Amino acid sequence: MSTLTRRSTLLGAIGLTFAIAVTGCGKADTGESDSGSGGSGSGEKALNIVFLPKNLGNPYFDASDAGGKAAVEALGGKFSEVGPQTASPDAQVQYINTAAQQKASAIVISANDPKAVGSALTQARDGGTKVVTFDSDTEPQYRDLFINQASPEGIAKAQVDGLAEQIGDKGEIAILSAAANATNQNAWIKLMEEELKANHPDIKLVDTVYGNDDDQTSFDKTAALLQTHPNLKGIISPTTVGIAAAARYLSTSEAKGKVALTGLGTPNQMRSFVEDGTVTEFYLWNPTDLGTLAAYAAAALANGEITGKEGDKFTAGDLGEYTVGANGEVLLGEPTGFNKDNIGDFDF
Ligand code: RAM
Repeated sequence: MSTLTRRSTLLGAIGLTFAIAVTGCGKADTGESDSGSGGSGSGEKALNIVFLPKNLGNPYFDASDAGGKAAVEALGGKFSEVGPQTASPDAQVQYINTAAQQKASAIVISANDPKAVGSALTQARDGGTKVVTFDSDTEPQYRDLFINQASPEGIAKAQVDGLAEQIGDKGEIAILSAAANATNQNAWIKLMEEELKANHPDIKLVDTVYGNDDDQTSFDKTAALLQTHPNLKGIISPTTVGIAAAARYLSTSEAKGKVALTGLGTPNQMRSFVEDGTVTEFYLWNPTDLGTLAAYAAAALANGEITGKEGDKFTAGDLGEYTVGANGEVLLGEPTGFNKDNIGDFDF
């Protein structure tokens, strides 16, 4: 069994059906809306928040952006979602520039690269737009706040411990990641390597490959991993796109039941693979809550309620009060493990 904390906020997601946040994939629609309804603070400027995921069409970001949309609208503001089709390092720059030109109150971004979006974000901030990263951070100097989904150590340990338990704590394993430059992925991979070294001497990490958060690429990389490493015992995929593609591959291959798979996935994408025995247990936080928290943080910055300094407090609707920690980080909570026993309780 997983040693993870089962979080109550995630339990709050039971029965939740997402209204997918869709405002098209074109330009940020940041037209001026009615003033005065953007919350407290100056009250002069209408609240207008642009969500910029790593890429569009990823159910994980559909869920987080739906949380953001609901929060922005609850505050009487205007929400938009824009983003590239592919999760490549500088593909987000043009959307940042557009949002800045349109004087968005805030940009809420999951960065594909810690630096590539830096100068565009700096320009946006110089023009008065607040910048909140969520899910995958930039270097800290490029944003006002980072909304962290769970502690990186907790995320790394959950996946390593989970896989170790499934493979009897020995044998060859591989990692199937997202984009090679993604800040979140690389932080987790580094911590997983450290955790393996420190506590699992008989597990050997033989390969790390990148599916770029693209379904087909991730599927093909899974096939290649199994071919290249005939003794592979397990795969960790810390990306919702990667784990779903790897599970799909394994589910119809001879490796089903022989090569273990864990990582970070959404219950709705992974349910059939848990039910058919391809996957025993995987992990995630609540992506909708993550988007909600990011939106409230962005609004609090835009309205001047907080500046993003350590100790600042703000209320994120029903999620309650949060405090800004060191390095401008706000922590959502702990990840949850999903398995046969509980997956039926979640709908995201
Ligand atoms: C993918 C993305 C995202 C990550 C989740 C777990 O959707 O890579 O950044 O946090 O998986």
